[in-house]
Amino acid sequence: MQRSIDDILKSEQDHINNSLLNYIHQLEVPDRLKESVLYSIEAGGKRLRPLLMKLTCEGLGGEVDKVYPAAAALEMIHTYSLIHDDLPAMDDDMYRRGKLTNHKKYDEATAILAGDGLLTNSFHLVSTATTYTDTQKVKLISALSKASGLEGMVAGQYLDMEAENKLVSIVDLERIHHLKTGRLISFAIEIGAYLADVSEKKRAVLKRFGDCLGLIFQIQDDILDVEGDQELIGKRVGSDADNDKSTYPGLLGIDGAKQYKATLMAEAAECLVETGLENTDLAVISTYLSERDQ
Ligand code: GRG
Repeated sequence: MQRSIDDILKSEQDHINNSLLNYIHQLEVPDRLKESVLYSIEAGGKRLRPLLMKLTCEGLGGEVDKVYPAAAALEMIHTYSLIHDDLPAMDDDMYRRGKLTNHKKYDEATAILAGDGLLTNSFHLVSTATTYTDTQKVKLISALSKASGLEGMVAGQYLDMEAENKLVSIVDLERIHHLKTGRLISFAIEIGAYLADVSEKKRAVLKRFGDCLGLIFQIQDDILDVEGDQELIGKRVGSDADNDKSTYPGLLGIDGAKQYKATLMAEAAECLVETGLENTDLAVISTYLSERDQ
């Protein structure tokens, strides 16, 4: 039976938070740096990427406990990316998740090092996890560094900054978002399937699903910037609403963006049917991602 989105989010967040916090708490880190890392880790993120990994693995009949170290590592990289994205040299934001950004709460140097530490230790976490074989560790570290590095999220962030205040084509916009936001989301799905040890064929279909989901997530983010609840928009300070970057509603119009999102949702739903996941919690979370209001 499928659970409600609230039940899914609540039940999984505890597991993921425990894995993250258990790992970070046992590290010997200078007090203030550790405080700064924990400030961002505990700032109220939705843990969507770890959740996607877990639900993919679970839906495919895999052993879910195997997911948590990789999922925690992924969330550490996501958190580092947000800390660095908020820095003065990048988006220069004052608030994130309704709280002061890391560099405003601490200072720029501490925020840079907190991000660097989260990135580096994500690989340490995977390499020391007792749940994985050596082959699995190499696969996980290789896929995670590829998704987040110079050919992945970092490239997307660079292209996004380069495109600032320019009108880019829809093809360029898609490339930016595929790299910047999509690669970590696809990684979550890919690794959920890998740890469940399903066939190459299923993994290829789920790769298509991950790519669709990444774009859906971003289109919804852009739509929220245009027409989200005004009170919530106030909390979304630092979102793309406050600069001139090209967005899906900007390029396609708000109706065009919604239509495109619906096309991608239909393709994502087809992928779930092809892999037998259409009645699982993964389907519930996909719908949530396309309709979320924050
Ligand atoms: C600094 C290398 C580097 C990369 C930054 C992800 C990113 C790249 C920047 C964030 C900019 C942004 C707001 C993108 C929109 C999509 C997005 C990643 C939203 C935040 O993800 P959620 O909603 O965040 O999962 P929470 O707060 O729930 O963790």
